[in-house]
Amino acid sequence: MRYYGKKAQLFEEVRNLSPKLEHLRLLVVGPVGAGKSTLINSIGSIFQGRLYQGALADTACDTSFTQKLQTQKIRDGDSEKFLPFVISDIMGLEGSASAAGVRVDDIIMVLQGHVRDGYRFIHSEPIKTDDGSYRPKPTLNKKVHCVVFIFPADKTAMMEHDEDGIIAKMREVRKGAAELKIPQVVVMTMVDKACPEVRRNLKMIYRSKKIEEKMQECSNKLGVPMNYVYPVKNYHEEIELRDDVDVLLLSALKPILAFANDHMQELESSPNLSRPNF
Ligand SMILES: Nc1nc2c(ncn2[C@@H]2O[C@H](COP(=O)(O)OP(=O)(O)O)[C@@H](O)[C@H]2O)c(=O)[nH]1
Ligand SMILES: [Mg+2]
Repeated sequence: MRYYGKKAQLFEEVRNLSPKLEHLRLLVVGPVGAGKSTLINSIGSIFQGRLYQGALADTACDTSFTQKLQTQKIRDGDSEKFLPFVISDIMGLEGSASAAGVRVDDIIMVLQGHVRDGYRFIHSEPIKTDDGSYRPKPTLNKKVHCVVFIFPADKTAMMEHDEDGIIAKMREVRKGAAELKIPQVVVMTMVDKACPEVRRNLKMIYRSKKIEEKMQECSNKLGVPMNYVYPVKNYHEEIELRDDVDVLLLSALKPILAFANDHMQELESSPNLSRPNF
């Protein structure tokens, strides 16, 4: 794979990152259909140099498809090596009224590294400490180093009334993550759906008033500062990679990994940080 210009620069910076641990761990959290699986696949595509499908994306997505904790490792091109980060995906955050959807207390357990991959979330009960999937003493490697909230730009209107309680749930997760001192960012997907001008030309993204408005809404409603909200477009209909799509994705990924690395170093120097008092 040979990339050029801005893309090459970001690409090399990300793949050459060398955290002290085996890898940094990101957790994506967001409503069903927000584009979580597609984001993981889009990032995978950049490093595979072709469209990649590690996480199953669901095109008919009213209820969650991913019901268990699933962590994706991505290979660095054709080599045996993996990238210095992994991304965990959990089932969507359907609202509290729904009989499905992952519990906030379970998500906090995931943040702390207590939940093994493959665990199937049960809406009616939290993970039990005697469950085989419960990890009593997680190492630093198993903890989440950055929480990535995913929100679709074309659905910000639903944040206003929050009828199904998704925003309230995301804010609860945010609170739990803040107590654990875990950095948090928002990745705003579907920018192509929110602004026709951006759909025609992705490079207009930072000039679009509409997108800026949507980013501001995400920031206000989720309580994440505007400079930690990253707009992206995933690969959802393309048959080949595109530089503009990749640059935008890498421009989000690079600072996210830097925050994750900062947190990992903080955890290493003060292990008590990972034990909240709630
Ligand atoms: N137009 C557009 N569609 C997207 C984007 N990201 C994801 N999708 C589509 O949205 C649907 C739901 O995505 P999925 O990744 O399964 O959502 P998840 O439930 O959060 O994992 C799929 O049909 C994707 O192809 C995007 O940035 N733009
Ligand atoms: Mg999914």
